[in-house]
Amino acid sequence: MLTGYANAQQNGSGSYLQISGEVTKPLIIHADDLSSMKRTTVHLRERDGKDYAYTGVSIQQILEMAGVTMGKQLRGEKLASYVLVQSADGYKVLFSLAELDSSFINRTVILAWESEGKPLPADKGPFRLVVTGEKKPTRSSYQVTGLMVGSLKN
Ligand SMILES: Nc1nc2c(c(=O)[nH]1)N[C@H]1C(S)=C(S)[C@@H](COP(=O)(O)O)O[C@H]1N2
Ligand SMILES: [Mo]
Repeated sequence: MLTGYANAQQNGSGSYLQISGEVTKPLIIHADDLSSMKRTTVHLRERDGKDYAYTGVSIQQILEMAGVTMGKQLRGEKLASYVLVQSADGYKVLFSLAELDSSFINRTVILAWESEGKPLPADKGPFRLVVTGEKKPTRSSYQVTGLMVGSLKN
């Protein structure tokens, strides 16, 4: 179930992803919610030099569910918007919103829960951001817990 912040506490244990900051609909997304969304598989070259398949949903879809402006409306001052991806170990990586939008970029950044047909191991999952097209997997954060949307004013 998609829940707002208020309900999240009552929801008991289980991992979830929090979409916060400058969004019109702050969300808590559970693994179940992702299973009904459109899936994408991408291949990420890991540090061992081999490519691994990762399956998940686009970050764009998740942001759109939270009411974040993307696509044709992403222009003007909205181009100063960013997404901070937060992980359980405190690791943080930053993207401009446009970098996560398929009308700007020829790649799909996904939130993956599966690799090579298996759920991610506990130390990487349950959710990993998978960012292809970069020279190293540094921004492919594992144990993702939150997407925080913000914007720079000057
Ligand atoms: N949460 C989290 N994700 C992370 C990191 C991290 O320290 N914490 N390290 C990054 C780096 S620097 C790399 S190279 C890749 C792969 O790291 P690994 O090969 O050590 O698993 O994960 C990235 N994702
Ligand atoms: Mo790294």
